Amino acid sequence: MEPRVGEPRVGGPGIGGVGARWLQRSEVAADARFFGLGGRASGPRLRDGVYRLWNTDPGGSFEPGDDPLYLTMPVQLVVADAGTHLVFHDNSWDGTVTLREGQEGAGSGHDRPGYCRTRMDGGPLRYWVIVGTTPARVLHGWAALTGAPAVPPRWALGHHHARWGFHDAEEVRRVVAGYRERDLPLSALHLDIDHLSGHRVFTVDGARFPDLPGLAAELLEDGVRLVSIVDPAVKAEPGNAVYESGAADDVFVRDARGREVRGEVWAGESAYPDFTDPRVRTWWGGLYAERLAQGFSGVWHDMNEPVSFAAFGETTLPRSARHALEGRGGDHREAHNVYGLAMARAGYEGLCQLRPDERPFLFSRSGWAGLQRYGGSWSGDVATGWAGLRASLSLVIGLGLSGVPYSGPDIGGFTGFPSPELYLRWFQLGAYLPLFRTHSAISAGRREPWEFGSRVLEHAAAALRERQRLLPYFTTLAQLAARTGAPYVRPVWWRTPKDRALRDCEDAFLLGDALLVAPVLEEGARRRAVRLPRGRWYDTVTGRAYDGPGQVVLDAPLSGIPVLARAGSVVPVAAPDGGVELEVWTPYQGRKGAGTGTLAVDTGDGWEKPELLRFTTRLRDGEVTVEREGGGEVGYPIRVRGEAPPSDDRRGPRTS
Ligand code: NBV
Repeated sequence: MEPRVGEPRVGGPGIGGVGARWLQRSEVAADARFFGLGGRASGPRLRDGVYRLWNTDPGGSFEPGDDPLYLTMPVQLVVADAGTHLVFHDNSWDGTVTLREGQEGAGSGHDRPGYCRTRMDGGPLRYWVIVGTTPARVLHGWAALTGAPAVPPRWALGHHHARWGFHDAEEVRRVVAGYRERDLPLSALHLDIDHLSGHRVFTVDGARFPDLPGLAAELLEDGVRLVSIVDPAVKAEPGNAVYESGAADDVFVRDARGREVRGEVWAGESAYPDFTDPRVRTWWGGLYAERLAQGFSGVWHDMNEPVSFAAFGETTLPRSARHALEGRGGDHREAHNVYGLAMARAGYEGLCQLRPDERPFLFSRSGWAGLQRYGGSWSGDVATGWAGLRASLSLVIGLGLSGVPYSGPDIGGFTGFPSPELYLRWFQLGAYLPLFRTHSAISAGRREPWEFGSRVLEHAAAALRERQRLLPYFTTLAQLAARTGAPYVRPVWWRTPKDRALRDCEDAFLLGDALLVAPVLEEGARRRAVRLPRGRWYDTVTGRAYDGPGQVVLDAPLSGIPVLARAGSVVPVAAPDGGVELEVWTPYQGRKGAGTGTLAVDTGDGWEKPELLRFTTRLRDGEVTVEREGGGEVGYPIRVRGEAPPSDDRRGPRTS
């Protein structure tokens, strides 16, 4: 069978041939902007600079200037007035991408085009270009090439709470009770490496977690799932059952002389499964039976760049380490960047086999093009601080434009102690991102919403409730991502890429087609400027209408960040009675003002493909009508929102 794009495969000699370097330079329009290249902290617009293609654990934590990070990929999205295109170099070797934006000659006719220089240390020069009129079409093509994003189970779209360093089962119970007593929705609780016995993968510290399956069942009664960290390295010691079974099956990476390559991680000296070998993936996938038997509902892959601690030099496997690379053989220079991707495949396929009726929940720190087929990702160890908050938004948008739509940051940052205000602003942003998870390091402060005073608790609770209310919208966006490749979180220029001011706007995003979210990324800010795409937008708190394109200044009190809804849109939300209702934002008057919206009819957490209901909205003689495309009853209660302006004259209060 032909391997799919995004999986290592036989490289022909190509230009340069395997092992030889090559360089390709391409020119882009003077007005073009670059996006993508996987998860980058200093985007989403990738400014002039050199971006390395080598998955890297920055160690400790990272800030916006740190590059590369855990998940790089040679895919760039280029957005210009003339159109949008995507370039993918199907080559997993180490390399760099040098980007230079062009300059326009202000009507002088002397435009200087931009350029992009891709330099690879080896492997074939083999690339794909997807050209389209809109970013949506291009991303659709990208998903067709590298695979549809996995749809997370519904519960994975709720709130997750994690921490490295829950002391024991009692502490876990206390945290979950803390959420319950305060009536705060919680979907999942994550156990980090400290729940393992001596940090060994696929084990449990029985003294601190004496009955994990019992604990899992108890939490499930409260609707809370357990998610387990899974690191790739296996402690190399006699008596470690996972190691012994792996050694017997010859699954570990070896060097050119045939000796097992050893690295140093949390558990101590360890061996690394070679996930680029299908046989090893099957072995590894089978190990997830232990996690399921312990009561875990999902997995969180960490340290899979892969990491090996080192006092000097690179914190990964030696470049000479040998890998199967799907049977053709090669070394770590080629396998490194796809190690996390292949591990995700092993975990995903294992879970599908072991629990065939449920969609797996998996997210991974490292990965490459195609990771979305198996799951999502997260920001990794983002430094606590306002700069980290900004970086975490850049990562989520950038990953989405690279084809990985499900991700989110460690809310509050991984390290240290966020101020109550920073924590709250991060929480308010996180409530609108696909993975909505609080997490922190063992040495860092706590991240429960009640740890920051009563005011923060009140406002965080409101954000949690709003997320809960928006769940039908999130589940719809997950289905749309799987069918169209469109990320849930989209840059504000998604539908209007020719709006140059929007192309440079990095502090807001569209959540699906309907909502524009403007997080507060600055300390002390209680108002903020919001750049609106073309069309009418309603402030979802006041219901007041603003017309774009242009900029408005909106209140951003501590109680909530500005969120606007597109006129005519239909947002499926949870109704107070637990069902679904359609929130319809008043369209423009007349035929041209018709709006649309989609609802994926919930079919549970299995494999059934839900029906997508599409609605059209209109404003006729002051009355809002909603029709189901293809005819038939709308079938859901409708709630109309947004003030209907007296006439359809353009109005743009405080628009500049
Ligand atoms: O497993 C511990 C941490 C984890 O909490 C974090 O989310 C990962 O990104 N892990 C990294 C390993 C140690 C980091 C210093």
